[in-house]
Formats: sequence, C-alpha cells, structure tokens
Amino acid sequence: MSSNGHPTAAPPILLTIGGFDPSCGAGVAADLKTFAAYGCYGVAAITSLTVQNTQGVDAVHNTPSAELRGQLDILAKDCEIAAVKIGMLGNRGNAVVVGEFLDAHKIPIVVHDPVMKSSSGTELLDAGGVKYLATELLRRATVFTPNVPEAEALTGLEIKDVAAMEAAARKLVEMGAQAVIVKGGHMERAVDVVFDGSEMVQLSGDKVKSENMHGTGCTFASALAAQLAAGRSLIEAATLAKAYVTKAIEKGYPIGKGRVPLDHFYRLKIEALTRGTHELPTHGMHPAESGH
Ligand code: PXL
Repeated sequence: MSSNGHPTAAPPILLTIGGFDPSCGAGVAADLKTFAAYGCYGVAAITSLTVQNTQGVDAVHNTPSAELRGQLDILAKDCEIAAVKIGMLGNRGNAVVVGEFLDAHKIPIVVHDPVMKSSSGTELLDAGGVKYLATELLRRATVFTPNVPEAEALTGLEIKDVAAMEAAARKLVEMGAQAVIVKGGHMERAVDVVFDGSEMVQLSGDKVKSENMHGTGCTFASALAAQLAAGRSLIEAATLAKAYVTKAIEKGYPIGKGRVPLDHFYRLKIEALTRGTHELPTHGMHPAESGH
C-alpha cells in the first residue's frame, strides 16, 4: 500500500529540469519519453519555452526564476524524487534556482547534461549561466555529461581525439564533478569516455546516422538517470544508456522537414501480425451483461 492508501505503489519518480521543444525531439519531452520507456514516472520543471520545430529554433523565452522555483518547490513538497536530470537552463538566474534546489533537497542522483547551444547554433545558456555551471553546479552533479563542444567550453581545452576527451574528463573532475561522461557523438568514432574520479573507461558504440538527429544528448542523460535510479553502477548504466540511445537513433523516423527525433519506444513496437491472427487486448475487460 502506498503512502496515500492507493493499492499500487509508484515506480521511481524522476524529475527533469529543462526546456520545452514544441516538436518534442529534445528537451523535457524527450526526457519524459525516455523515463516512460524505462518504466519510471517522469515529472518536469520548465526552465524555458523555446519556439522551434525540426528545422530550427526561432525564439527562446526563459521562465522567470520565481516561477521555476515555484515548479520545483511544489513538486518536491509532494513527491519523493529518486533522481533528477538537468538539461537546458537558459540563464544564470535559473541555474542559481536549480543550485539552491539541489542544496535544499539532497536528491541522491543528479545527472547534469550541460546544454549550451542547439545544434542549429542558438544559445540555450547565457554566459553568466555557463560560469555558474562551471563554478557551482558542476560539483552538485553525481554525473556530468558534456558533449565535446561543451567540454571544450568548460575546460578551455581543445578536443580533437579520445586522449583529449580523457584529459577534459579529468579536468572536469578536478573542477568538482563527481563523475564525468564526455560524449563523442560529434567525433569520427562514437566513443564516450567515462571517468568516476579513479577509473577511466572508453565506451565505443556503432556510429549510426546521428548527424541529423535531435535529442540524442537529452535521451542519453535521461536513460542514464533511469538506470542509476534502478541501482546500476555508473559504467553499467552508461553502457546500457548508450545502447538504448544508439538503437533509438537507428529506429528514429522523420516527423517534419528538418532533424529527426529518436524512437524512444522502439522496444514496444509490435511486429506485423502473421497468418491473419488478430490479437485483441482483453485484460481488465469483462463480457458485456446480456439484457438490462
Ligand atoms: O539538445 C539540446 C536541447 C535541450 N533542450 C532543449 C532544446 C535543445 C536543442 O535544441 O531545444 C529545449
């Protein structure tokens, strides 16, 4: 019996803090789909309303900080949050609200994907926000998941190969992160580097058609949060999250004229029925009463 007397206990509740993309390829919509694909219940606090479709971002309207704080507080008062995934923050004011929230609530798992720019080049975090992230939010993360351009911006290192990705991961741990995954999806080989402060592991994945995809970073970090909430180790969680995102990229399909979202639910796809079999969902259904 759950705390409110309901007979069904809830699965882990995961919180995403990020921006809304109306085309639902990236941002909190991608996160919530990922959480659902992992059987978790997702809740969301919106840092920014973006105006975008698959072809690009037209405008960004950051949530006023007081309203972001209100969303976070009202959720924290009500639900026990197993893990938080942080994505687009928009500006310094909203980054500070998130820092204060993390200090107040001590959520056991904090996966921070330090989103700075959209793939079309729009700024998704202002310069003050980048600074606060490097000096304050970095050390509040259990795992920090920059891609190569983000790792370059935060460390000042130039990253051209896997050795430089490892150097950046070490530097980010020196700067305060507990663990770092530098994602190499932008590199020639799709190698991710995982560093927990002592062990450095390279995860190599198949390079799939990822150039034109939207939401790969959001999806990876959300899958990682779900796997960590399920109790897996960092390396195990990262390996499984990479496998999931790789398959979801492979199965992605275009919904508009531009970039392609992932298929977060590829595992649920039912194969075409063979030999004229018809499967009807019957659970929870009862034969209709005859007569009145
Ligand atoms: O993929 C980074 C990202 C995250 N969050 C939102 C975005 C984007 C990229 O466009 O729009 C809301």
